[in-house]
Amino acid sequence: MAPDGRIPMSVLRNATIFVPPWPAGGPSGWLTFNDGLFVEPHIGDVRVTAVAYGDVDRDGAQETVVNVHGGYTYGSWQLLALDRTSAGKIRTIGPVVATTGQVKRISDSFTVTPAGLVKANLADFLVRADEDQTIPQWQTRVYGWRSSRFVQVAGPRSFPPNPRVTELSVTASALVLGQAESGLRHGTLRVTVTVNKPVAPHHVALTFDMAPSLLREGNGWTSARVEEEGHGWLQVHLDNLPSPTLGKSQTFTFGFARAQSVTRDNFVTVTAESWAAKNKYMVDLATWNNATTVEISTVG
Ligand SMILES: [Ca+2]
Ligand SMILES: [Ca+2]
Repeated sequence: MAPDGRIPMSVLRNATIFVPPWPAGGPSGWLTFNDGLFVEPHIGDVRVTAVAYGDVDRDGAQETVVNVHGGYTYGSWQLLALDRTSAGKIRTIGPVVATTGQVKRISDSFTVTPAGLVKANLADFLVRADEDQTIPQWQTRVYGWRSSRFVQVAGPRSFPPNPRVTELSVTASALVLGQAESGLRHGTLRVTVTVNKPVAPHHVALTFDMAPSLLREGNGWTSARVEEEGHGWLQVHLDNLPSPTLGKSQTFTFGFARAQSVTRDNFVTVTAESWAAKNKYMVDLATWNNATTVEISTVG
């Protein structure tokens, strides 16, 4: 008779379990958990977080499926099927599914069906606890044991593009303030936003960090929203600008003026954000290119 592979969570939390290698790296092999946690100093920690039971190999006895989480704030997950040997030792049948490629998260809400199939809930994006939890797309995929490994037997095999994830960049021309007229120098700044991939925002927002000595003029500032920063500088927000389509750029033009007597604070920083709808920000896959600092120079 097949061994009973139903292992209570209270036992798993203090058991030695073979954890297969993580696609993204991390502690693996025979790990001994202490109160649900294994810590390898300077490398990472691994936790057992949830469990479900069912006869995944159809031998008439139950096995254990456990969710194992590796890493700190961001991390990896894998669902492992466990059994007992005839001697009673916990053995790992194999990974059911692990985070890799498009799959960034495996929920604790997995189940084993009466037919021994594992229904896993997977997400395409990993958000921190303090981020908008509606950003990930979730899918249910079903896995079955097929003689030597688990294979997907039902559910979608890929995620569609996520409407909350984009990658845009911003560049700007130099800001040259011309010869003074009536004590004021005038200049124009051209800011170009490019949507690189994979989804175009509904609209984009620009924020200008600028000295109060820099004055705004012209039509580009209609509907600007101004906040004072702690150190006296201003944050000027344009919350709703038309987004370029995917792969395209859009250039916005902004007029500035400054008193001839001002010679310091010769830069302005422009930051771009993307929005899927009002109150629905988008995640940018590369934030390093979302801001640019423009030097201000004068002629004449
Ligand atoms: Ca079984
Ligand atoms: Ca970006």
